[in-house]
Amino acid sequence: MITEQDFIFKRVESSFLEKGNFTWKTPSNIALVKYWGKRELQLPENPSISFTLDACFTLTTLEFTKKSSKDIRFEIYFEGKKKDEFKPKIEKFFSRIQQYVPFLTEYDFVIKSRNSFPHSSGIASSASGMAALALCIMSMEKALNSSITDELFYKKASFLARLGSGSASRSIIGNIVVWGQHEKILGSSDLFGMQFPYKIHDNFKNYHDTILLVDKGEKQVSSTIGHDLMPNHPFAENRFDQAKDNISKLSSVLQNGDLQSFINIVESEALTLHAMMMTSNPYFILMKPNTLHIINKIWEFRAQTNSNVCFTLDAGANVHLLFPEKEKSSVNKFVISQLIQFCQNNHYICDRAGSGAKQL
Ligand code: 2P0
Repeated sequence: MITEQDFIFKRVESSFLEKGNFTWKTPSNIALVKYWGKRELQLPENPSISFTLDACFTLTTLEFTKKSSKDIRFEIYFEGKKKDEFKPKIEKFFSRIQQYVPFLTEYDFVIKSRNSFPHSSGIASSASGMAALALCIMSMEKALNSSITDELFYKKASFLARLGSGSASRSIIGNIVVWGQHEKILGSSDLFGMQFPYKIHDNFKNYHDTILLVDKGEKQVSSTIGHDLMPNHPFAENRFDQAKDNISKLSSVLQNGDLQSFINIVESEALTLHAMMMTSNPYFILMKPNTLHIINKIWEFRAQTNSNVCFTLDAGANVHLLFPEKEKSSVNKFVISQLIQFCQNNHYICDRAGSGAKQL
């Protein structure tokens, strides 16, 4: 079993890295069973499982130059512009990971990042953003110690990314990722995300996720604040047990291809996530009227056709429409004729489950 000790960097005396850069392209992800509630330090109260996405990604270049002082120094540019407002989150990330990648203090860094999805589209970029940074840092580690195995490389990248943002641990590999220890998932751990270890039924190959952008504005309550409301939440323990149970069920469903059960688990998880927000104190609502209009249209469409299209929600108003490859043309017609009217500026993104991060 991999423990935290395995993630502490081992220097190779002869290795030397003066100056250079690494670039990684990392996908966003959408949880099917949701992570909502954590304990120190960025450990999940329940396991979660997600589709790694493909079209929604972050592209990050990390430039580094050796320096003599021993402090953490960096500049951040986002979509070509200097973004000092992103610094506090990254400073916190660097200070949390420093003990595992101590060479960080030996360099000056310039981070250059951009997203494939439009700025302020209401799609969370912390998962793909932190994953990209973690992978760039792991490329430095590999340059300093080439003996690291691929398995440890990707697990440590996920481990580091988790310390930046919990869901970022699921944005390293594809296509289905489990983060959080669960007795039915061999090798699963609270420390990092790993690929779903069992054979996935053909029904879930090339699964589509069309993201309906209901509201592109900044949300009123961040996920970090939402997570922090769970320790005093009256339904927290039941929720964590339910999520563990849903992981067991979904694990079977992903292997046996039962689409009806998939729909039931995934939609229930989405609504439960938002029910947790509505029943915390302070309480809040992130769905918008158009979120509900879309959900009702999906249910109507399913009642009228044999479609297996279903929805999930992230911590926001946008709706993720999930459906099998063989339904892509009928669902696309449904989206255009009945759903885009509920999207801000008719804006939506066609995405699908993807194969994970790539070094460029
Ligand atoms: C998830 N979300 O499983 C859940 C469901 C949003 C809704 O994890 O505080 O950005 O950085 O660990 O990972 C979003 O929360 O929060 C999230 P932090 P994160 O995808």
